[in-house]
Amino acid sequence: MALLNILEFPDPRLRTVASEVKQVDDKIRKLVDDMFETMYEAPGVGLAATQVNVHKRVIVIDVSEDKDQPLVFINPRIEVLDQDEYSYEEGCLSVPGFYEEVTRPQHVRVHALNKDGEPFQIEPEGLLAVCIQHEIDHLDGKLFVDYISNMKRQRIRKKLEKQHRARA
Ligand code: QAP
Ligand code: CO
Repeated sequence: MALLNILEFPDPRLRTVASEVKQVDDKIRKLVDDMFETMYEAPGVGLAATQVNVHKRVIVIDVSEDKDQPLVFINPRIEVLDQDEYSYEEGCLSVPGFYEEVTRPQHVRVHALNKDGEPFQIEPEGLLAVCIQHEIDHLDGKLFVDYISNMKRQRIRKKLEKQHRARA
């Protein structure tokens, strides 16, 4: 296993639209293992391949208390079931230290492939529903800061750029 480097906002590579996985093979399963190791170490509850600069439609999530319920979603697709909305104060490993309220559909069905390439569906609730939608956004080059005001987003960008300059 290996720890992967996590890209941070406003890195333009986070805007890449990821490609469909054509074949769920050992190379994809190795990516999944490395993504779990990276997410648990962070620590985080969700990570999209885009965030580790791999532009394939792969997501790992574990929102469980004991970090013992790893979930893998390959080529995930969201079906919105009704118009109910749900607000949550979201964070992101690619936007460290910043949290903002985001409103999204509350009831969704998710279609995806598991790590053996088999199709499955779930109807997630609560934090899991939020997290899956947040991670699918990454695969489409979107970040939670795209849902907040330009002023707030600019302020976050300036603070992170300053940290990145201090680190370089
Ligand atoms: C996405 O986020 C998500 O700022 C996953 O300093 C979205 O794992 C989770 C993290 C909506 C819940 C609701 C963030 C770690 C982790 C930070 C994460 C930080 C350290 C974020
Ligand atoms: Co994120």
